[in-house]
Amino acid sequence: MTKAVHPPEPFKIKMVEPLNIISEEQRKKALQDAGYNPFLLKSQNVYIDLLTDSGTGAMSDNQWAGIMLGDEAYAGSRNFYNICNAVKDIFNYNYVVPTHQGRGAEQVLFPLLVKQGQYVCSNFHFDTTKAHVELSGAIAKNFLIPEATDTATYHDFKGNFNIPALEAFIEEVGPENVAFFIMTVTNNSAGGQPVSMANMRELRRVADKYGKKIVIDSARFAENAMFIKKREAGYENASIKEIIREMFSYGDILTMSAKKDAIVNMGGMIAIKEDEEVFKGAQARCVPMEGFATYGGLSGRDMEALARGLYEGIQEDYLEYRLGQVKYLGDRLMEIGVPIQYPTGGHAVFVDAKKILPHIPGDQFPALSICNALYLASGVRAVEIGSFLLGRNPKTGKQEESPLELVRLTIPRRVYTQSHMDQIVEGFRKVMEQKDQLTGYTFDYEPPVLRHFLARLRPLDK
Ligand code: P71
Repeated sequence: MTKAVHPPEPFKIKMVEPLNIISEEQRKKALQDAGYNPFLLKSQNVYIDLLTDSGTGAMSDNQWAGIMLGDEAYAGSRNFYNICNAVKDIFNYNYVVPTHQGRGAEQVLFPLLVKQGQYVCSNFHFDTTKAHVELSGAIAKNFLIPEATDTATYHDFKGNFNIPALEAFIEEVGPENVAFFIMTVTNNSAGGQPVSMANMRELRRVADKYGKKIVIDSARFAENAMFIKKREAGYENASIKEIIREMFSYGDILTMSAKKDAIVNMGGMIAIKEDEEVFKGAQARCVPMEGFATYGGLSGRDMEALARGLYEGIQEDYLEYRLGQVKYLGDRLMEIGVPIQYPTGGHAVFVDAKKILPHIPGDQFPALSICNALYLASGVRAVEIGSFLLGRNPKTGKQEESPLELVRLTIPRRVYTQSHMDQIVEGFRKVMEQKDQLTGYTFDYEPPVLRHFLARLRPLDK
């Protein structure tokens, strides 16, 4: 293996925020108080926070300058129109409904598109997306490609939608029982893995054949575009914007959590290519749920930061650094024998917990066990992406079987340096030394929906 390389940051640091390091004894107490659920830890007790890349990025001087230009008009704020112009320019979509974050977009949009009991088909619904599909009365079905669950084997586009399986499913249940398709880019739950342009084109063909709409869940649209440029023949000389425009030409509607690739701490949107009826419906639902149709839960200054962030997130030198930093962490972890979803994705390194803890079954949450051990060893907070997050079948109440049990080391944008990445590796070295002593977990308290955010657990005896 060649030596791991950390690309230089295409920025310098103007403002710093101190980090807090507490002792191992204090971490033990903090974790106990948190019910062994990393979501319930106080951030002041966390050293390096890899819970999520959502809303945790560092804004630029240009975004902060834009914040001073916030137009706080209730209706028709100029910052809203700056978002509309950026969306038209980057995605070539005509209409925008701003929302407070990604799930705001989901709750406004999905009920407009489904009838009770229909299926919504996706390459992989992320957790809030699945929850909103279910809350709107539909059933969420995932269509991963088989390569996605084979973490050790290289594949350029492990995020792809399994199109043959989708077509077989539609034929089996009947097209009238399928509401619409969701293409998630990048595919978060499969490991931040990209979707190819060919796959997006192919989904369009199927959507046209059955008269279905495609919603692109576009939280990490720019990272996906960079992977296409690096890996898909014919795109090596295309600009990131050209790639994004083609990707979105195959969709009808986008929902976006702007807290990821648009590098804001809060914000989201629905954008619609040309369907005026969906636009009007979304505007009408936005008003009571998120706020008036030109602010959707965001202040004018937030919208300005978002409009500017959309452009910063698609800069090629930034994306080169971004994917390179994540790859560096993945390469270093592999060097010390940690099994990961390979190749690394765009926003995180996903560690394969099933392989590290074969003695802990899925319903005892092996990946959570590793997250907690990592926190105790090093103060690094990671997040479980596996059975704990997936939850139960809403009809039968049975724990669903997750194809993967992953520990996600999610890298906030423009926040941590190479030495932080090295600290994370040292934490993992300690976890690997104690892996045979780790135990599974069971619930003390389990909320009915999106349980992972608020659940409390206890470690099982060995
Ligand atoms: C992520 C999140 C947010 C999150 C979820 C679970 C634990 C911690 C943090 C949110 C997404 C997403 C995709 C593909 C829609 C949303 C919802 N991801 N689609 O990965 O990844 O967006 O959070 O702005 O409401 O950490 P929202």
